[in-house]
Amino acid sequence: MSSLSTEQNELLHDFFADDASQFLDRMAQFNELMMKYNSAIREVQTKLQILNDELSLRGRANPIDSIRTRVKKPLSIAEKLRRRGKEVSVEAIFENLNDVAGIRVICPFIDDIYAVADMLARQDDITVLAVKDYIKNPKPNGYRSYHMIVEVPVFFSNYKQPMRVEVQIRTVAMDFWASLEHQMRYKNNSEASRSICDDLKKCADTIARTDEEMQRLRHQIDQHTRSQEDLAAAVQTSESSAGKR
Ligand code: 0O2
Repeated sequence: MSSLSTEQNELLHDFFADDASQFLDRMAQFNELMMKYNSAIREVQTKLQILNDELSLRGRANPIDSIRTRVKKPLSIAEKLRRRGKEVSVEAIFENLNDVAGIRVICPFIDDIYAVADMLARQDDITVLAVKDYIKNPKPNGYRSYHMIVEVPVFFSNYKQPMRVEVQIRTVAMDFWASLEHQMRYKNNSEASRSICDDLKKCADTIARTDEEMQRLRHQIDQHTRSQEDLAAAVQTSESSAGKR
């Protein structure tokens, strides 16, 4: 069991209840909203899986290494609303937060990130509401990732609702870095963390250079493979035309 601070307790209290019947109503409302976010995640995740399956059938390397999903936890939701000076209520979630439903897409190469983002954005039931390219514009701490807020329609029994999902797309190496940095941010905020932050920034820069180098090598390998294939095709054509003579 995790123990909550007084402030966290107050936040969750604001969220859910003053009395028992209110608590049950708000829990029901909250659960319904989370069910909708989970459904939206499934819609977008399926789209991404289909793209990956189709490209691998066409003999292309999979642009997606893995996909992880999550619905933001009640306490994180309440803390984010409070940080933004919004009312901590179930109604305020839908209006004010874009990342309650989150999908993290991990790609082998930087090019794959942009290809996946582009393929998703081109689907006609997806509306891209916002993009933050932290790869071209890394955060000062070294964080790199491509973020999209997309809206997808979800069909329920007698109505359709557009739902927002945050899609974070990054390389395996960027993800490795972000997981460690996230852990440091949430678990360690002492003064000692300054030197850790500096080292993390250095690590992020090394990782970025390695990602770029891997990308360059991939292009070289692709070019080499294509020229070998062209050569083999040319040899086959000249052999078959010589056979006809
Ligand atoms: P958690 O615990 O991962 O959910 P917006 O949602 O666009 O209105 P926000 O939240 O500032 O505004 O957007 P941004 O910058 O796109 O960040 C959203 C999420 O990206 C964060 O969610 C993190 O998951 C991730 N992220 C952003 N910056 C960093 C960073 O410096 N390091 C790491 N490790 N992750 C980062 P939360 O809610 O902050 O956290």
